[in-house]
Amino acid sequence: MPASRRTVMNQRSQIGSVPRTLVALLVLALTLVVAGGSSFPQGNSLTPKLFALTPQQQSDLFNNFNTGGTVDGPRRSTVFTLNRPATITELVTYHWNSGRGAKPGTISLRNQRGKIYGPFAATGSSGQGGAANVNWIAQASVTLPAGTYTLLDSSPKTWSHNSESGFAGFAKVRGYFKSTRPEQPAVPATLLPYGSNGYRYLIVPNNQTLPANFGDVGFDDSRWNVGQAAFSNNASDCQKPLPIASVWDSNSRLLTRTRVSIPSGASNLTIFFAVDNNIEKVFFNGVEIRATYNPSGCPRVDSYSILVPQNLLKTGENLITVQAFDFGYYTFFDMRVSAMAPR
Ligand SMILES: [Ca+2]
Repeated sequence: MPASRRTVMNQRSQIGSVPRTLVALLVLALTLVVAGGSSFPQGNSLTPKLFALTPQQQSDLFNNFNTGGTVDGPRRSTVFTLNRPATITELVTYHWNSGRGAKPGTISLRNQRGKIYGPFAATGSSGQGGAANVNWIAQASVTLPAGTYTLLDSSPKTWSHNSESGFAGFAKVRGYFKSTRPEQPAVPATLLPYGSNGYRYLIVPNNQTLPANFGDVGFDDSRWNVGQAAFSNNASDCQKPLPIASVWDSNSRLLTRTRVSIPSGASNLTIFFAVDNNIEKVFFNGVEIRATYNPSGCPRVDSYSILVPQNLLKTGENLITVQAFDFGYYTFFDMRVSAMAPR
């Protein structure tokens, strides 16, 4: 180990033996450090609260911020590499500019073939000492393939950098990798329980004609009855599978039109029935889907179900139209709707 290094390490105990020239050098060095601390403000203004509003799943995919003093006008490009496809949600750059900040402009990304993503408009956020517009924050929504990208800032003259950033402009690239984004697990959800209220319904004796196109979405059901399931004449010795709320006469058809709200991302939407005598037709959003169910014996909960084709589902209000048929004695109708939906 060189003698001078050892001397510095032991300066407290051996200060009396240190040559005057070395003491003078140490004083000079300390003076420069102190002076540097004031003339090159620290780039440590990125407090955690700055990102308090960002979604939980995003993280820094690239971040060369550091707490060293900064100067403006990067000498090197800010370059980062994505090993996997990623969705970019936020871009941040730092413009200390001697505490003056800079009027927020735009931040863009450029791939290796020169394709530009953006520009994304930035908003300003204050930093150290309340300096306005030193942090530029741009919201983005772009999915990038794996590759190397250059971050472009519309005001390079005020963009901060230092040796610790490799003389590249301070930047944060936030988002999430496609393969690691936690998928929302789908769970069974009841969209319409048995015993629901708000059915539009019409009872048509078997010797009468049904209204034309009653399964269509645009059919006017405003003059139909409004009632609650289950529908029954309560005529049987059967154990009632569900509470009876509305009357359905024997030897007639029960037509029901029911609006069901479907959440985004729902799948495997299934309609379950309890019925006497049978289900003749089911329309989903005006499209007739498989039905014709002829049970025997007493009506039972979930004794029949129909899986609705996925392409008929839409987020928001959907219409289910059912044609149930009774040919004597006991009547019963109720249904429920379930789906797999994001939690
Ligand atoms: Ca019957």
